[in-house]
Order: sequence, then structure tokens, then C-alpha cells
Amino acid sequence: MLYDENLFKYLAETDSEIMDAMKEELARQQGQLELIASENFASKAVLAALSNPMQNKYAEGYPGKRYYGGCEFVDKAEELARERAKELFGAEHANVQPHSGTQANITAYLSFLEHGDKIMGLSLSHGGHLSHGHPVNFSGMFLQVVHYEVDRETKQLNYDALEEQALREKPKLIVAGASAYPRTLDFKRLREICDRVGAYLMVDIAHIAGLVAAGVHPSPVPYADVVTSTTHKTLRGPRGGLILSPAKYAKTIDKMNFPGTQGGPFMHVIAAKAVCFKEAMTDEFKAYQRQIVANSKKLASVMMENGFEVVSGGTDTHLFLIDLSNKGITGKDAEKALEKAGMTVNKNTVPFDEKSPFVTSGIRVGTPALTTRGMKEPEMEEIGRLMVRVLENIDDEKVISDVRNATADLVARFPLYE
Ligand code: DSN
Repeated sequence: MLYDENLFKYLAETDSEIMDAMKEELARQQGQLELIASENFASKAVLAALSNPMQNKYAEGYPGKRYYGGCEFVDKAEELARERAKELFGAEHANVQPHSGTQANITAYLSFLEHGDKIMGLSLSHGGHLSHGHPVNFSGMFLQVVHYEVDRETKQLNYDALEEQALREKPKLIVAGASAYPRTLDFKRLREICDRVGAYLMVDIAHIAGLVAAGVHPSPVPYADVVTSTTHKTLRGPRGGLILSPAKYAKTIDKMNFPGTQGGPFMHVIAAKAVCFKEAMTDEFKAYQRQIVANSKKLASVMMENGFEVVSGGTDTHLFLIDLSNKGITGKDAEKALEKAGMTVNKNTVPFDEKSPFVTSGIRVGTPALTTRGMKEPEMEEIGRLMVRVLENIDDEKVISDVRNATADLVARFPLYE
């Protein structure tokens, strides 16, 4: 059991309220089918690294060049993390200090752009991310932003249309990557478009980093000026950010991350990132990433066979979107009913959605966490059928309670953190 470790006895003695909340959260994660596409379950080794005294250490600067004494061992951890990240992604340079994906994006923008420069990014409602230029986010406040969208018919990116828009708008930087786009991204084509308009190419692989590391999705590293990521989604590490780049931008990016946008790095998180990168180099991790995608495709196909509209007609990745408009239910109601039945998803706008982001016409479904529990295609069949039952009977308490029993049975068969 996770909390049998000695360390937790100190917490239980000092703060039973927090210990109780942690136990309840652990039980929630163990007891539900986790289908939120951006979530995962880090290994016990990663969790152990997060709970280590390196968290006490100030280490502003970089290995070998710190503003504090006593950094020899945190230097070792950061050097391992940097070298492993470079090897894992085949990158010339890695900065492992960003506290999050959005922090990594702040550093990346500021490394290449001035206030008021124009960027192009995928619109949030078409699968992009807040930090790709949304007006309520710093990126939309300090940059001039033009959004590109998916094609109205295919719901996929149309690279010819994107190129035309880029030629017209002449952005200084194009940001690619998404939080809710289920298809393979064509980084070579994006590079060609950037070259035609003289723009930098920034790729945010926060969602697909694990797939990229395992070669299950093409890598943007050979094409992009800068690649940003989180480390906790498909990559299955600690919460945090990462920046990869060609060596020629190393100094600029490092200087922009510290002292430009951050203070002291979280050295315990960096140690946990090193563990995550080591885990991601194994054959087992590659097989895990392949299984995530196989599971996602299977679950999407079960939903389609049962009359649900999967946006863009399927998926190539760890996630897919279901457009519920033809079923007359909202994403908000679907999320609530599924949660009651033991399945956690998030409501999500679908491209050209007429409903607000608080209501939405769709849900986003992802398989990284279920796959970590060891579930495969037969379980996806089972889960798909359970989802269909709930979504077709969202007000039927008996159905929801029957499905709740079935999900409890499933999670018991695939234990987590035991
Ligand atoms: N919040 C993340 C997601 O759910 O996709 C993106 O940062």
C-alpha cells in the first residue's frame, strides 16, 4: 500500500486532516475509471522521488553555475534529467526547470518574440490550449493572435488552408500542438509552412509527449525551433514542464527560463523528471504507449458502432472527442452522469460548438490512465458498453447504479498502487 511507507506516519501524526484528504483522493483514483485524457498515474518510483529532501534546496541557475552553495547533488539530479531528456527525444538541448507546461510556453514565447508580435495557434474551441493565444491567457494579452481552426467537414487540420492563412497573416511564430485534437500532426508540413512565411515553429507536445518518446507519434524535434511539454500526461512523470530545442537556442532559452520567468527550480520535481525519463526509455514504456493508442482506437470504435459521433471519425492518439449533439445531451450532463457511474471524463467543446465551454456539446475521452492499470482491448469493449448505457439513460438511477457496480468490479480487477 502506498501509505504504508514510513514517511507517511509523520504526516498522519502532524496533520490528520491532510492525511485523510490524501487517503480519500487515493481511494477515488483507485475506485474510478479515469478517462481524463490529460491525467495518468505516475509510478511509485516517481512519487517517491517527489517526496525527497531536494525540495529543501535552492538552486537558482543551472548545474555547475548556481547562485547557491551545496548544489553538488541537485546538480547530479538535474544533469541526469537533462541528459536523459535529450537522449529520449533526440534533442540537442533540454531545459527541465519549467514548473508546468504553461510556464514552458511562457519561456518559449519570450525567447523568440517581443510584446505585440503576431502568432498563429489552434483555437481553444478547436482543440488548442489557453496558452496558445487565448485572450484570457497571458499569451493572448501580450501577443497579437490569429487562430487557425480545423476543417468544417473533416474536423481535421487542413494544411493548405493553414498555409494560405499563414501567407496572408505573416505570423512571427506558429504554435502547433493541442489538448483535444485526436489526429497525427504533420510537423514536416508545418516546418515547410513556417519556412515559406519566415516564422518560427513552436510545438507543444504536452499531450502526446509519451507517444512521441516511444515513436508512436512522429517527433517534432527535427523540425521545430522549440518544443515544449508537460511531463505528467502520457509521459507519466511528475507534474511539470520541459523545453527541448536545437543547441543554437540553448543559451537564450535557459536565460529566459531563469532568470527571465522563474526563480528557484523545484529540485525534487526535477529528480522525479529524471526518473520518468529513465522509465520512458524502456521497452515496457514503448509497449505501454502502443497500448494507449490501441485502447483509444478500440474505445472510439465501440462508441461509433453504437451510434455516437466521434469527432473526425476516429483517433490516432490517446484521446478522442464525442459530439453528443445527435443524442440531445450536453457534455456537462454527460460528465455528471458518467461520474456518478464511476467513470471520470471532462466535458469539452467540439469544433464549431454552439454551446458555452461550461455546458459544451461534447466530452473528451482518453486512455493513458486506464492503460497504466493494465487494461487492454477487451476492457475497452466493456467500458464502451458501460459508457453507452449511461449516455443513453442519463436520468435512470437504476442504470447508473448498475453501471457503478460494474465499474467497481472492473477497477478491482486492475488494482492501482497496491
Ligand atoms: N489541462 C490540460 C488538459 O486537460 O488538457 C491542458 O493543460
